[in-house]
Amino acid sequence: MEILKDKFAKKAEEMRSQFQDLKKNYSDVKLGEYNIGSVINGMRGMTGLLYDTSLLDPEEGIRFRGYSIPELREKLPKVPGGSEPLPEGIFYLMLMDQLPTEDDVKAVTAEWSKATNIPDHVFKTLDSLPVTTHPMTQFTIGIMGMQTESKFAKAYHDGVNKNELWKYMYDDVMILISALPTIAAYIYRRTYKNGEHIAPDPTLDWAGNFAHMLGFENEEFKKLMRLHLTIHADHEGGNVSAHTTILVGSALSDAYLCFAAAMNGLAGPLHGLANQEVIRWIYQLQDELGGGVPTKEQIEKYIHKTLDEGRVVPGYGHAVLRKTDPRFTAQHEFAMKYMPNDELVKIISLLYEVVPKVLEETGKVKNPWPNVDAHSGALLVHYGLIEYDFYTVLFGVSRALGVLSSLTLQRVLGLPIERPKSETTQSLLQKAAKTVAA
Ligand code: AMX
Repeated sequence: MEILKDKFAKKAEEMRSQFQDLKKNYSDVKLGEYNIGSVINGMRGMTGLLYDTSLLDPEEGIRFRGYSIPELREKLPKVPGGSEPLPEGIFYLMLMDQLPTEDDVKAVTAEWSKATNIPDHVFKTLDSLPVTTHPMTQFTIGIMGMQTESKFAKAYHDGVNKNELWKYMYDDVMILISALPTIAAYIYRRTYKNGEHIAPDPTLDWAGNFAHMLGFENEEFKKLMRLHLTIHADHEGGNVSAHTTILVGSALSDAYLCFAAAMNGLAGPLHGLANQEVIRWIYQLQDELGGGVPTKEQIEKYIHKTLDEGRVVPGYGHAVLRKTDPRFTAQHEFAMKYMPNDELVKIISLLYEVVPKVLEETGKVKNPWPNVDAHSGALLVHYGLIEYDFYTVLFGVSRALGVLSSLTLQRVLGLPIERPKSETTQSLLQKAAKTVAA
């Protein structure tokens, strides 16, 4: 007897061909202000969200409350004698719409260094997982474990007036952000360092302490952590992790539920997981060639092979950006300052020369330029953080700053539950037929 999967395989072919017909022939058919193409292509270019903490310009890149990354590297407070901004500062800026003073940032550091409220069951739950569990899976499980502590969920349960709920969201957000480096470091040490954990150092800043708990005392690595955790913090509202946060939050789910959901999106290879994929992809190239720095010709051949296999070149392309990502540039500047002769950095530079040309030649890639993920792994490898499966967790710790400040603001504004209208393939084909006949 035909099993359902075989039956469905036939049906799936029919459905796909109907969808391709819609996409190829009717994408330009107007549906109000937008067209069928916008509906079936991931809502690209459709404005449908209010999100205050940052705004992305396709040509220029991200601005956080109006400030570009170079401006923030200059203006945000730093540790004494430091050269990179403290992530506490970008959080303050996004939440308050105001640049922080040194004292403002110190106050945030002091609040986040009190990461004492992680219940024991979070660590026990993590310890019950095989160490082979992907670090991002462990991360979302750790975050979900913290949900027992939600003040917001309790306040809602207790009937707190909806206008007051933002205060509880704020409390959850601050507790969660303060806990994330400890949870992330715990995952790193149990997965890669035989469970030899390192106690936090409350005298350090949020990023410095994170580096310390991961087991990295090199001051340059701490600088890198401050830069990394600042530049990955936010990328306006429509990316998968930000949108997921505010979509789930619109149902009045608490910060733990929202952020765990967001991290499941970040764990996708087209989004945050691309940072691990870049290093994996480069290592595969090196393996094929027997190591060392490949030539431009070898790189070009390898990119073609990747494309011919129906895979993407990780770290390149973007749904909104149309130029080199300023987050790539900031990391490249860091590399040129501290490790200009690093082998992986040299390969990243060569890729930057070769990949855009090859992607442009495909005629379909809208942005052939590198994104943030093209560079981050090379910097981490340089300092000995070589376990690339862990890289998206670092991205996630940083992303908390933007999406969770936006989640707090969502409750301040009392935004309603999200409920966009959807259509079916059939209903769109019918609308297209009517428009064409008219
Ligand atoms: N390599 C190969 N093909 C690519 C490509 C890349 N780097 N970027 C885009 N394309 C392809 C798409 O897959 C699509 O092919 P299809 O028509 O056969 O489906 C076509 O080019 C058009 O895509 P697009 O409009 O240019 O991009 P998009 O908005 O659909 O996707 C993104 C954006 C980032 C998912 C895509 O560029 C990509 O897959 N990049 C590689 C993965 C990556 O680096 N992701 C990280 C992004 C940043 C982040 O979120 N952290």
